[in-house]
Amino acid sequence: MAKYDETSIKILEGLEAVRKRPGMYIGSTDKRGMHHLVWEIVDNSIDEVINGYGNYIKVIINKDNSVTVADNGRGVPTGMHESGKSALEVIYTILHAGGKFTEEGYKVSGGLHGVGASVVNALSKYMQVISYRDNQIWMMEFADGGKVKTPLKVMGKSNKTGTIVKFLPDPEIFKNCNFSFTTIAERMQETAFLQNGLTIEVIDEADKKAEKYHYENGLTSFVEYMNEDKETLHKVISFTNVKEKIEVAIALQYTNTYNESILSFVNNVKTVDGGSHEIGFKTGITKAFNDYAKNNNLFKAKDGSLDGADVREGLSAVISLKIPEELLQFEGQTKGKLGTPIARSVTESITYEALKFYLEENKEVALTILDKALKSKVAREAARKAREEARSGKNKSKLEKLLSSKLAPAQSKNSKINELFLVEGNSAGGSAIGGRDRKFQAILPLRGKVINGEKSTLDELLKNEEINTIIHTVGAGVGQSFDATFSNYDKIIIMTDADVDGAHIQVLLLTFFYRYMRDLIMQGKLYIAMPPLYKLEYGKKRYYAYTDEELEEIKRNNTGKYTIQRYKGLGEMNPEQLWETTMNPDTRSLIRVSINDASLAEKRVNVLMGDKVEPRKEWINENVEFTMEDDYRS
Ligand code: 1YM
Repeated sequence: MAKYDETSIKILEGLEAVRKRPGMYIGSTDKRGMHHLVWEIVDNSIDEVINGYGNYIKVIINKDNSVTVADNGRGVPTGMHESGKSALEVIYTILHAGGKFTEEGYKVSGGLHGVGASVVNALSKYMQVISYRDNQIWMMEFADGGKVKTPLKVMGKSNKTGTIVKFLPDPEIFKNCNFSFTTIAERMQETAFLQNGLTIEVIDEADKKAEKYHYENGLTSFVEYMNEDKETLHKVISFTNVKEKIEVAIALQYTNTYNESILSFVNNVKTVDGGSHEIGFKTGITKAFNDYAKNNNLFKAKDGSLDGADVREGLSAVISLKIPEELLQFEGQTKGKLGTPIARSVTESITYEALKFYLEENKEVALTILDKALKSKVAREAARKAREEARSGKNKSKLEKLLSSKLAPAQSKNSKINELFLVEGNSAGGSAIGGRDRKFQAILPLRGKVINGEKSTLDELLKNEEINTIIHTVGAGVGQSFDATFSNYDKIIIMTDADVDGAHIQVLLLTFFYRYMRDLIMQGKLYIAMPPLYKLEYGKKRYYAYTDEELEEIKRNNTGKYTIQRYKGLGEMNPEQLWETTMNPDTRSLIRVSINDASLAEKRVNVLMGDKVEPRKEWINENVEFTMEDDYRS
């Protein structure tokens, strides 16, 4: 048993603070928060690789839900620290320790919070650190949130170097959570894409699954992976350059789709909200294509020039910058946006120069891409005209006829409070119309099959009656001309049966919104209604259960006889029940649809809605929550 002096009490107080408010350090104590522990430890290994030490990282999900991370870097320092403790103990027990030991270099901020290994220790039931360093094998163990279990000791001799960390998340803090192989593997693959030559292995001991990632031209492979299921117009274009101490690496490729997908990273951390480097990149490509078109007389006089949006149609790109610490500036609430002003001009000029050179050398590719951009320009102008006409009232009678036959509008015209329910089927639509608060809730029953937005062109989509009705009811355009600020509704709520057909309709609608009204999702205006699965009646007391867990909880908390009804569809509820359980803002649960990770969402929409049937079936049966994170109780 270790003795506790004054400093160790201070340390425990620090770690105790983490245990009291885990959310402040790792965001949340759900699945996402628990995975954050892995990112924190792995980030230390990645830092080591970025700084030039080691080329191999292994992540193992053990059978007991502990995780082991190993690397072949220099090994965590073990020497005496001025505090009288070993450096290893300091790193794993003092909040925010870490930087003090480091020399110059690119330092990853370590994901969202960057709080380091001591936070992981604080939230672990058990933690073991092994450091191969100075021809020795060092080992230290902690238990119950960072209390020393075994003081640092030498276990043996070795000429290897590296670090192995094993930790078991404390089940008192992370309730009913399991590590997900897919989540960890996807993130590790992304890391491997960004670090040429690095090998990362991910192993799931329980399910006997393993993946190994290694790329020599990572960014090129990354873009190939993004476009794997799409038809591409040319080979991946990639370039790197350094200016003003900023290293820029970019890979890009055009597809024959309508979609734009740009991912950016700074020092291997994803910049989800873009920032100066993305702006520079966009300006650079727009300028390069416009200059090329002008110099080769490809514009007819009246064409003028291409907009950025024209040039980005069908573009998949990955931008990766390495910026020295002193120039790093992140912005925004989640620090997902690069601020560094000089990154803009550096990225712009590197992009412009490389692309200008490439286009001159590859005339055929240049003409193919420009042809597509010019078509996009024509289509966008046509769509804008159509939107203006719709708003100004031309063609109104025809449109109104179509809408009035379907939409049950709200009385209020206030788009800041109005809600639109997209309801599966006519009978549920009837209940919804009967049960709603007509002041602010509009109902649009969907009768026919919704068309698959992933397999159709915009033209085909516009001919589909259900889609057409949705577009006109929302009233904010579609595709590149879509502007969520014009939306007639503050919330658009998808309400379907809780069965496979319902899930299918959800996916089709989500695909459509993701592809053609994405800003609606970005603005947090798209929701999924949660109808109850069961009704239980204990005498006069009535309960609704929205999940099987809730059902069990209700049964636990009540005694006596009860009747139970399992709802198979919305149509089984009468209007009052539907209002009470699913539509009333005071009592309902809504899932807010979000795109947490654009690259994965993109990939999944592609896999799920593209041509391959099997993965789609499997997935729909499992869940429909891939872009939904927040259980938003409004
Ligand atoms: C499985 C987790 O933590 N590896 C790791 C961590 C460090 C070092 C090497 C390291 C860094 C430095 C010098 C340095 C850490 N060092 C520190 C601290 N893998 C894992 N591998 N020598 C070794 O940055 O100068 C924190 S982590 F604090 F010493 F810098």
